[in-house]
Amino acid sequence: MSANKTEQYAATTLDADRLAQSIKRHLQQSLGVDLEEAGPAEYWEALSLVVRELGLDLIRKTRHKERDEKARRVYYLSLEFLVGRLLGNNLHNLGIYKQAEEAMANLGVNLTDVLEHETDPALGNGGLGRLAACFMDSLATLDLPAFGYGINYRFGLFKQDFAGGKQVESPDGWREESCPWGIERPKRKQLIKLYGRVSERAGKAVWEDTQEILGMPWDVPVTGYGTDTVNTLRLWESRAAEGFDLSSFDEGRYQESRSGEIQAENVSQVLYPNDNHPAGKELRLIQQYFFVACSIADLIARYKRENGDNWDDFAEKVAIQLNDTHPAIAVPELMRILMDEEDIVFSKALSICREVFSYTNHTLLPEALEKWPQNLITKVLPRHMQIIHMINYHFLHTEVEAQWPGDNNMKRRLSIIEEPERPGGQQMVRMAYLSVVGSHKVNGVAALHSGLVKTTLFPEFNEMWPDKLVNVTNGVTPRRWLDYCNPELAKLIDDTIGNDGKVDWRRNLSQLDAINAYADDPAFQKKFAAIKHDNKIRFAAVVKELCNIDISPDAIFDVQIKRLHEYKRQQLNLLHIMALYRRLLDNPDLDVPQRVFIFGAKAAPGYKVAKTIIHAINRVAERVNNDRRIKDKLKVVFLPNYRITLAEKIIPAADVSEQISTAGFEASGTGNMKFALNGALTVGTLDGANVEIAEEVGDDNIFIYGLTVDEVAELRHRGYNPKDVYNSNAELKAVIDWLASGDLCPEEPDAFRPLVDSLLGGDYFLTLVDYQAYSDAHDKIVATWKKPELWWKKAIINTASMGKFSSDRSIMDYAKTIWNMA
Ligand code: HBZ
Repeated sequence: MSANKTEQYAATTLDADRLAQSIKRHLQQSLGVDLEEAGPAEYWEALSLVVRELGLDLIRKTRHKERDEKARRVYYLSLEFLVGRLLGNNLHNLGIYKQAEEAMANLGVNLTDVLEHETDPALGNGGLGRLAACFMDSLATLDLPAFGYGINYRFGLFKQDFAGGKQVESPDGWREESCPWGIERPKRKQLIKLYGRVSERAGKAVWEDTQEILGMPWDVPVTGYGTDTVNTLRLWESRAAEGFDLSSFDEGRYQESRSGEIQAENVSQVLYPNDNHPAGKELRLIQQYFFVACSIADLIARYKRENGDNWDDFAEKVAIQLNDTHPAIAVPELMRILMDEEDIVFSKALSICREVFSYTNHTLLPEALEKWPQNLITKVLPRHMQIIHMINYHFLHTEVEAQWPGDNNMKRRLSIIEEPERPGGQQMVRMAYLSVVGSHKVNGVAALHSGLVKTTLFPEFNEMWPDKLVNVTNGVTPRRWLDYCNPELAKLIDDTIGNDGKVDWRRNLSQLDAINAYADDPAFQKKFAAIKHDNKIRFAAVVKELCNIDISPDAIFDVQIKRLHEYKRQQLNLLHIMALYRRLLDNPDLDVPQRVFIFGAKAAPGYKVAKTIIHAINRVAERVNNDRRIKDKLKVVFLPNYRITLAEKIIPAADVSEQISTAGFEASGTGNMKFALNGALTVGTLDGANVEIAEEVGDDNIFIYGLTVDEVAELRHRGYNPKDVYNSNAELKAVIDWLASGDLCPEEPDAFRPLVDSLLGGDYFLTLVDYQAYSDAHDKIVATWKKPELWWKKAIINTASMGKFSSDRSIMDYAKTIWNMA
């Protein structure tokens, strides 16, 4: 890394005049539009083309530099990259935002309006996909040679709307609007095989009678902040291979293929909308193999172009990170190539794999751990199934045997193949075990989570390989999640601690620490509070436009935005809001500040209870927002179609950040970091990265409540009956009864049954147990809000203490402890 890159990097030489010239050129020559007929949408496209040109030029230069330096590259394999809008972010990273603003102004257009015309590529579900995007930003910013590999889905995560308060999904054909970022690279296309059978010829395995799919790469340039490094996000699109299934074509049956198997084009058609719950469908397995096979072939081709055919150096030049187990089939795929195509013996192939691969675990939820039926893998990828058996045999009979000689029970427990519990059941391939066995490092995503990975998820692996399981706490890019989404706060920080090359918090987030000195300063507090107020005014306008609800910027904005999942406990927030409403009805003159509870969340389309929670929140919102008796003291807003672009508007306007998962279930969370960075106070359990956030900000500056991981385990062990809590807490009982009564949804009185049954019939996520502590924590929030100087002091300390949670720090941790690159 160079010390002072800002002086030498290329894009900043573009002044407003030259930019305006380029914009005009693209309007006329690339888009065929006259200046007079161009609106913000056309200006968006033209400016994007200008930036794309810059990006492509810098990608080329980055590639040359890397080729000369012959450094190790990291390949980040992920089924999801939730990148969000790119134009504004790229302008910031390239250091030409101001110039672009001026150029647009000279052309008579407002850059902010122009940026609103970008569709948000929703190529991910939630945290896992967004983390991949933050990591790509940091890899480029840190000048680390990296490729992201994923799928160019035609349809991203579904669009969400509400009808009568219920979630309604519609397809997100994001590419139908023009998308100038992806550049098709036919020269780098790949042909991959599926199905067929394996024969042996001259002692060698031959995979034949296969069907072929073509993978076409689309490259998205990934700019870094203040550097010329531009990395590549290569997203594969599936196409029918030439000559694909000609027999059915001849017979006029070109909708079907030979054996009714999956159509090539369908493979990259749609992102599966499940988070923390695998779909288990053949098409999903094919998606996984498709992008893995294309990517591995692509990176091997690059290695050979740069280093020749010598496999001895492969692991020195290549590091592959598996983002969860979704790309785990990469392990047998690389083994297959090494053994069947490169004539490398099994033991050497396995040791190459283990040097190259590492795996990130993002969940402990048992139902979220991927397992594939052995029969399905045998059908779709027969050679891979054989290789998985070979790996498993070696692992069990050499490695497990050495550690626990003669212990067949242990072999059964650790086997990559899970035997059926009941006769007639299926054998399943445990993708997490395959990933652990095939990797040299396995990491969790926050300290608490990584500890649990060691002690509860993989204790035996940890015993066998004490150095394999490690922690890398997640982070977020401060460029998007502070500089870009909260420009006023970024400016206040610049004005206070400087921005002169020596101080550059955008690249070295720990420098925010200097803000701590101003936490008590009334003048600084005033400015900090005023910025939050401005952000709230802007956000209130968004709420008005999207939901037609009036909210006051003087109210506490209390926000829970994340996927809808019972473990994340939006239902706890809901029960508490219902109780607040009842308290106000009992006493409309209650001396409490105005509060607005804001939600944003999509539920997996097949997840019944999650959808019920959305419906219930919407119905409560409707009731509360239209009740004059409570004098606007309480408002509830559920923003439809929550996505990155909305997050960028909500987070800078939040006062309170809800991070209230059942302890032990949220691996890390990353929204929690974004809120604290923007000066919101967290109410949260000791779960995921909340623990480390609390360590950084100090216990006085966060509202921690509820059962700890150990207490959760103990309670489960003792046995727990939710009815006991329900019967002993009058307020809680009243709101659950109200939910069950049908009053909130008279036309469908049983609408909320699934939620009520889940709470009273087991309460797996311990919502009721934590209710009182949660309500008490909110009382403390209100008490603090009533002392503004105290509130703003805490808020400022939150922003000042987030240095650790930059994704630059996460990436440096990966580079040092996993990739051996720094
Ligand atoms: O990954 C999330 C974790 O829940 C969150 O705690 C963590 O901060 C974040 C980044 O490490 N996990 C997901 O977002 N998981 C998925 O989206 C997912 C998608 C498809 C699946 C399984 C999980 O099949």
